[in-house]
Amino acid sequence: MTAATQIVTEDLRLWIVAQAEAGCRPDDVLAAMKTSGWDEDVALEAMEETLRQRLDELGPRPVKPLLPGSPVPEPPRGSSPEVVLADGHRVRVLTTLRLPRVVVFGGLLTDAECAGLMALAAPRLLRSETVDNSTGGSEVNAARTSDGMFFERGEAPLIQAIEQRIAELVRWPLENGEGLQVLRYRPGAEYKPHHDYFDPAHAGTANILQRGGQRVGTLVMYLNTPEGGGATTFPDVGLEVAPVRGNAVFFSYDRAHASTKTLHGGAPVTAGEKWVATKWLREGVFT
Ligand code: PD2
Ligand code: ZN
Repeated sequence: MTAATQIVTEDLRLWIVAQAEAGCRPDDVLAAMKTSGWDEDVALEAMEETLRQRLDELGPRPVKPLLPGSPVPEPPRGSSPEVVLADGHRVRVLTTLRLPRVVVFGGLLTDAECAGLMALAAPRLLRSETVDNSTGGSEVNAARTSDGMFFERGEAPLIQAIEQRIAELVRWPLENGEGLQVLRYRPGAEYKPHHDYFDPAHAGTANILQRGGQRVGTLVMYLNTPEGGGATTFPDVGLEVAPVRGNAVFFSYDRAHASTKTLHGGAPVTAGEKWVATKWLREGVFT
């Protein structure tokens, strides 16, 4: 039987539909047809036509709605989108992305503010700890080979001023912010890709969420410009944000799920040091 003489009968169409509805993979259906002597091109066309017709018969299927996400911080979109006024301070908007929601800011902090934060943090730096999801406590973290410390919210006039500016910049209550964290990366130090939200599947998360709920946004501020390396990376979308003194990268996540595409990391510093200050934003008041 040649391809020209092969006729696609109603019985064959019914058989193709039955295979699809039984969950057979298209490759397996095609292989079965070829074994029975069907020409590959004829078989493929018959499958495609039959299944398209069947879908038309079934009509539009209801789409399962996604769960609504939480409200998230979001910088204003003004008539002059490249500059945002935050607490009287002009901040440049350098790059924006919708998914993941990322905004790169220029000139969020002045050189003097960066130097001031570094000076306040330096004597208090310790090998980084992260919140341990399994217990809700904290532990030394192999994925983050930097030194770090936390400020109390509002603990010094400089911290207060920066926190007020951030609250206006991303339009999120100051009280929902965690205390600023400062990290210092030395050459070779990095922060392996991770999500900043707390994994709902982990045992310690319920405990952590008692202080203001989930994290819904992150602002990483660059306090210096490293001599080499140290970009903040978003591997899901191939984005790399260069660390430049006074600039910052903001990203938000409306659910604790990888679909937010907010996987991010700190690439290894190859020369010099990298200093950042991170502000994490919670759903509710962080106590
Ligand atoms: O320092 C960074 O670039 C970086 C990367 C990933 C900071 C954080 N995460 C963080 O502070 O969460
Ligand atoms: Zn992070």
